[in-house]
Amino acid sequence: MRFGAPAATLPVLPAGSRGASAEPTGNRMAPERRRWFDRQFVPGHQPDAIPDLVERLRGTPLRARERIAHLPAGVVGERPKEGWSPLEHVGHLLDLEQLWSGRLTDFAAGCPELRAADLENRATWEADHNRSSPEAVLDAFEAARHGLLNQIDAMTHDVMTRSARHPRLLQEMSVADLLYFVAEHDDHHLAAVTALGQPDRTRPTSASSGSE
Ligand code: NI
Repeated sequence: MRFGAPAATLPVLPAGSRGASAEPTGNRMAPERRRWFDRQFVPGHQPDAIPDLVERLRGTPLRARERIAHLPAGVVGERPKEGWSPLEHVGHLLDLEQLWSGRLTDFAAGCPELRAADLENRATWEADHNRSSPEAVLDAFEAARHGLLNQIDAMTHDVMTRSARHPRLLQEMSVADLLYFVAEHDDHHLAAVTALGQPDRTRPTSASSGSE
């Protein structure tokens, strides 16, 4: 069930009852999660990788919706001791769509270096996504991602072959490298949402609030 069961088939479980019957947790501990800022990204993704990466990016809003639907209502907008609530992780994905879109614009403009991110994630901390309904955040993310996909779809082959310097990683990144980076970032935060739904297992640590 943890891997790809459609939301419509998920049983509705009261808070605290999930675990052995709903998720194959057993008695094992969750592996420690990778820290986003420790990740290294090997460049070299070619334009022909873009269609596959687009499918990953297209699926993220649906997967986020499934993950949030899977959580007890009281968990969705509740911050753990450290880091963000599940809803804030999704809100963070929403907040960063503007950055990804901007970086695609940088490629199109021929910029030698991609625009920088706010490494402190102030947008997400200040947005207070927990005051919004899950539907509002999920709908907004889906709409923003739709816009990003349209931007990719409109990209010329010439732009797809360009590369630019990533300001934090200090390495050249192709358009496909950036899309891979975004897809990995999506998964990083979806995994944090999943972990927050498993209170009997290790909670995500600071790794859960990585930035771009
Ligand atoms: Ni992040």
